[in-house]
Amino acid sequence: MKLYGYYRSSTSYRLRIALNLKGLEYENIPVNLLHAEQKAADFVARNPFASVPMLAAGGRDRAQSMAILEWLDEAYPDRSLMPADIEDRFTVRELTYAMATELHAPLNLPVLKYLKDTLGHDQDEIDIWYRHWLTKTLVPLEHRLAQLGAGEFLFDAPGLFEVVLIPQLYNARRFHFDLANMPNMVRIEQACLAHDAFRRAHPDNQIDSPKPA
Ligand SMILES: N[C@@H](CCC(=O)N[C@@H](CS)C(=O)NCC(=O)O)C(=O)O
Repeated sequence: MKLYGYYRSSTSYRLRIALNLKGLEYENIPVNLLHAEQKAADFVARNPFASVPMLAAGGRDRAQSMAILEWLDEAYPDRSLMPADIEDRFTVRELTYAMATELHAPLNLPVLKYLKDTLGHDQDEIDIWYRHWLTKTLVPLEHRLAQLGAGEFLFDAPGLFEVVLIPQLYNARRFHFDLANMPNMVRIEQACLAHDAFRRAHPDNQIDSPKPA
């Protein structure tokens, strides 16, 4: 498998964690978003969404991280990313799709660039936008985790929920979002960051991550 991604892309980060958790070998191929390599004609010919991640696997070029995660779990059912119980699977989907649909979408790079370059908002206004949408989804998520009595992970082992949560929290921290009142999420984050699959997937540990001088 070949994973086309960018070290700081949260959707690429999702896939790196999932592939590591499932113990699947893959070649990491950097696509530099700052150089707009995702818009190059040869890349768009393979992925019309002109975004990362793209996973070349099973004879196809696959786009859209949530679809890829679901496909991976069906194609490689060992070490599933989902719990066995149907109600637990609902819980995972409820929380995970809240992040993937309501949170990631308005905070995406093209949206932020549109706010800045096309609508003329300055960085302070964009930071307000960013924190507004983080609050709207992370606060109810934290309440739900408290209701569920989540422990180190949402269920026994990290899975789809943690695969999507950890990159989102990485972004939240980049934008100095205050997580002090979110002990459930922070506890799960700490447990995940100590886990080898997550450590190897971290943006700082990627071949295209800028190295300190
Ligand atoms: N819904 C897509 C979103 C993918 C996405 O937005 N990728 C970002 C990086 S996190 C990207 O490639 N941005 C570059 C661009 O849109 O020009 C997915 O889940 O894969």
